[in-house]
Amino acid sequence: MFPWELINSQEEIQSFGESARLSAYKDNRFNSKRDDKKVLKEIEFLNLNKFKNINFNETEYICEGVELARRLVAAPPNSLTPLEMSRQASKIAKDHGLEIKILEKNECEDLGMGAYLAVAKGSDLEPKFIHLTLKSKSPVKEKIALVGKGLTFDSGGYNLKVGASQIEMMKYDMGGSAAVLGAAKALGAIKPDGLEIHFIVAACENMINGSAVHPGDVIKASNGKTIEINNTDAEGRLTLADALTYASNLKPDSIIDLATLTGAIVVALGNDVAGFWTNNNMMAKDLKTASSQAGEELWQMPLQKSYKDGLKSHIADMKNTGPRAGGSITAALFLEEFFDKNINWAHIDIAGTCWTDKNKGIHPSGATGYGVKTLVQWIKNKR
Ligand code: TOD
Ligand code: ZN
Ligand code: ZN
Repeated sequence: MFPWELINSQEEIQSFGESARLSAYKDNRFNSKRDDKKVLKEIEFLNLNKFKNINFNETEYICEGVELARRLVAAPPNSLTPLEMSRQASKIAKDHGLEIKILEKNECEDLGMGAYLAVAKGSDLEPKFIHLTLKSKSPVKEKIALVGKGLTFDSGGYNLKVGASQIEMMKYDMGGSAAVLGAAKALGAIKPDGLEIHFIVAACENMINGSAVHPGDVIKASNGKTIEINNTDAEGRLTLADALTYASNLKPDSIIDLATLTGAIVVALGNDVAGFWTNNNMMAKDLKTASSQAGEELWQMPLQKSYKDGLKSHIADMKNTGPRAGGSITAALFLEEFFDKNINWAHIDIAGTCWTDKNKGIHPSGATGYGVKTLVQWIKNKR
């Protein structure tokens, strides 16, 4: 029996509904139970007289966003390819009236996206650069860009993932883009007023073939900066370099990027807490508020300027990989090179939180859908 007297607000009862639904989530798409009926059909609340006119519509939209993110992350890499991700984005656009642009490889070449395309080169699958736009009916007060790392598989490239690196789990390396597309679905349904929101994913695979990038190659990103690729497994930041440059060119007020970027964040914070970095104190405060309302744990990490030295290259403007120590911090410092300094920016490293092997109640073991709720809440708090 749940102690109902502890529930004192609409938000609390909505969170309760959200938790009930999300903890009952099951994914039988890839086994022979695939035709089974849904396990949870209806949640009935009794004795809610003290709350008049509770609306569960938004709760439902948010759950659908989280569930989409979970499905995208859990889908194996032969199913969720860059092309399939672009199709999923098109479906969101069609269902909720967003604008969509899918840039093909040649269009990315024309934009000079040498960092993103260097990663995609070693795969037989075409990269797909996805850009969804949610417009506002009323005049735009604020422009926002949400950017997600979208590696549908990360083999490591020639710096192949060996030993205990869990190469067989690397379908989850698109967890950031799953959160961004999940948020696009939820926000497409919620339609927040006065905001123009861009959802950006540079989707591709990090694979090995005869044309794959070599460790040691020097490439040029779309903002003109050159990068020595000293480790092909630090590919996420390369795709984000061009995605962030693209986002920056849209002149948004703020950018949030989410990425399963580093093992170092897992060492630092474990699997229950994501790390974030920001160049703006207000953004730090707002993100902490949103994540605590959403029930997704988030901890601020430092943009330690002295660690920038770790990215110095003898041949190019920078290397893509710094020393092992502070690895998630140098990753954030690398990203900071690819957008206009006047834009408020936050980077969330979800390498630890996007997947769980434990059954944690609200998220059954597997993909968690981490990030969707915080992003949506952060945007809802702007109303
Ligand atoms: C790294 C910069 C990126 C890579 C990350 C990835 C690591 C893994 C697990 C601790 C390593 O040992 O090489 C680390 C540290 C736990 N690897 C990473 O962090 C090469 O997993 O591939 N990102 O795209
Ligand atoms: Zn990698
Ligand atoms: Zn990766």
